[in-house]
Amino acid sequence: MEKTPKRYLITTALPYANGPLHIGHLAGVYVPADIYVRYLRGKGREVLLIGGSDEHGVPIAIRAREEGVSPKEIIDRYHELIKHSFKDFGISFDIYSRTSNPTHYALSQEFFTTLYRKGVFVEQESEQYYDPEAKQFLADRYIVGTCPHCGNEKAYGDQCEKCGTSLNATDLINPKSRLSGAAPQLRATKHWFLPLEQYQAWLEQWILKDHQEWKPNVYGQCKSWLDLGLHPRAVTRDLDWGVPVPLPNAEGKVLYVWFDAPIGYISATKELTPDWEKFWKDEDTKLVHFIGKDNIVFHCIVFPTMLKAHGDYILPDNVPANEFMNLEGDKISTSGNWAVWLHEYLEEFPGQQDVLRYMLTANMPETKDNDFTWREFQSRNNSELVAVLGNFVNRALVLCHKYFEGKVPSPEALLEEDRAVLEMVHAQRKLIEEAIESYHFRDALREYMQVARVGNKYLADMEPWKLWGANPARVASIIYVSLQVTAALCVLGRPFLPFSTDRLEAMARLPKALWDDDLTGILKPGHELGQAELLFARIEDATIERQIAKLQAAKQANEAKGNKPDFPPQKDLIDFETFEALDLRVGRILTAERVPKANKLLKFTVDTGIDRRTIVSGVAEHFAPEELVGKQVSVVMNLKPKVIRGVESQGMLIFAQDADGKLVVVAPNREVADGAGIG
Ligand code: B3M
Ligand code: ZN
Repeated sequence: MEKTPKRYLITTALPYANGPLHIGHLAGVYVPADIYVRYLRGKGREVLLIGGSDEHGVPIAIRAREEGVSPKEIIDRYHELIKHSFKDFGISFDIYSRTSNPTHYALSQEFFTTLYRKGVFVEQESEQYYDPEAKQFLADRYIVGTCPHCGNEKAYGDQCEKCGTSLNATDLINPKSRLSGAAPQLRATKHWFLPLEQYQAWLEQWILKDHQEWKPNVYGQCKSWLDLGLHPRAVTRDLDWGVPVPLPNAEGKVLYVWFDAPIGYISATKELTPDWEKFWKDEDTKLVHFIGKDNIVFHCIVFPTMLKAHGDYILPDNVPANEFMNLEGDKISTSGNWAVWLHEYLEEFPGQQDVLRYMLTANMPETKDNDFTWREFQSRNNSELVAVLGNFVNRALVLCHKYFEGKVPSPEALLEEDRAVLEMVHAQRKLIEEAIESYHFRDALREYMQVARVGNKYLADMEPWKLWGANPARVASIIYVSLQVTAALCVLGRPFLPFSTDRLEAMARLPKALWDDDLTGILKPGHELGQAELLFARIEDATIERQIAKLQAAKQANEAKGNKPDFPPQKDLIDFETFEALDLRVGRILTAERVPKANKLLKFTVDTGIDRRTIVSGVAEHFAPEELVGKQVSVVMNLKPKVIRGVESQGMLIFAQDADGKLVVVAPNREVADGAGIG
């Protein structure tokens, strides 16, 4: 067992202040961090949760330019919006700061100067793209061109968003400045580089040997970076938005956003408390960075190298990065408006923050990308929060009111089954605790819900309502036990469901209890409960359908705007003979049925005009069999027969695949004779 640290410093990635927050932010970073710190506070530990807006970087500068406003206007707008969203969802920051603060400018310049004086940096002149019309050097993001890997014509100078490859601006074919559209020219400019390669051996030891407990996705990404070999990285940029490089002869140069942003964790702590140094400089502090997977290299390799080179600061103990949350099968996209925005969610589901927190935790992308669907949201609410947790708590409180005037009854001697339930609470607390301490938040939530499940089953099995006439003393014990479980659910649920547990606390007038208190003796006999209210409400189909329709509308609007979906490039050319060899005809589907034990396959009988034949297609996930019967469809007649799952398929049916992956039947635009040739 690791020894308990004296204090915890928990940081969360600083979101760029150039757009609102969506569910992906919460699921990836802020909900897990908040669960972790709320749990630690419940344990009575000293802990700080640090957050803030990242207000530098090229995207913010570009956005300002496009809108014809100053970067300051952009960051002020979004900083406030973001800060409010976090507050609305109960992300319990001790400080939510911003990197445009003077404290931050001073501290990041000081950090840079320290490294500079220590001779850490390598100074290098290099050739950078320069826009001769706009008369300025161009950050990589200011350059577009063709990706040398996939041919995407809109690749940026730092990355191709289509194939995901990270690029150098000079890799682009046919580069253009986004400022003026001019072809950029290479010109010499001087920058300061952090020589990561000099820290390679140290990083290998520190990560690969000493931190094998890091999550596999994090460890794996670090390992592949280290295996590739590290290179110097520039920490300054030619740009007019950012923290100025604190050196003479460095006009027009600012610190690279990824140099100053993580220092933001330190400057925010400094802004929060005069005691900030004990958090950052004492080895007994456990520092944990919560981030998304796209930030791993900066938090595991670059920032630790900066901290190590500086020498005064501690290093992170862990960096539990999450993968991404997708939405209804597609990547969340800000520009495509394919997102559930937090401020909009609250308009549609006022007061239901916990439902979203619950869904995002139950489905958290801890080890792989996950999908958020509104249907799952609904079913988790209705069949878990309402039917299990809410139902149990409500029954316990209501029964106590009904039989004991809302006063916790005195139990008689507890029976085996009562003791089993109380012991379960202690066992589950241990499991939740172990899961949270090892950053397995889904498991933690599952173990938490298990407490409610067992409580629910206990009440259902004991049926106190049937015993009241004959054995009120027994009913007293059952209600007593159920109320202890209810109180425990409040304490153990605080990290996950802060709003609902607050309400529960008020409803039951629970005395303050900490995580490690005797959880099965919180409510003393005679304690008077308040009025019971429902903790959760059912979500109806119509509500969910409205959300889905809203997303569809966003997609259509987006497509109408000309954001064309990505289809694969054209295949190699064929000659006319090859085409002519294809025998295509219009057939009619006579029967359609599922193929047993093959959930993708449908088996069709098709009238092709010259025969009736069996064709098997992998489309069962797209169509119910009955919806295709009677339809005309295009058939490849002369594909060699093939036995699929024991059925001989004599040909192939043709479907079109839409951008969202859905299949539609390809048929003539009016009925023709069955068997009509296509060509
Ligand atoms: N702003 C990137 C992001 O939001 C960046 C994180 C900074 S953490 C120091 O993904
Ligand atoms: Zn590409």
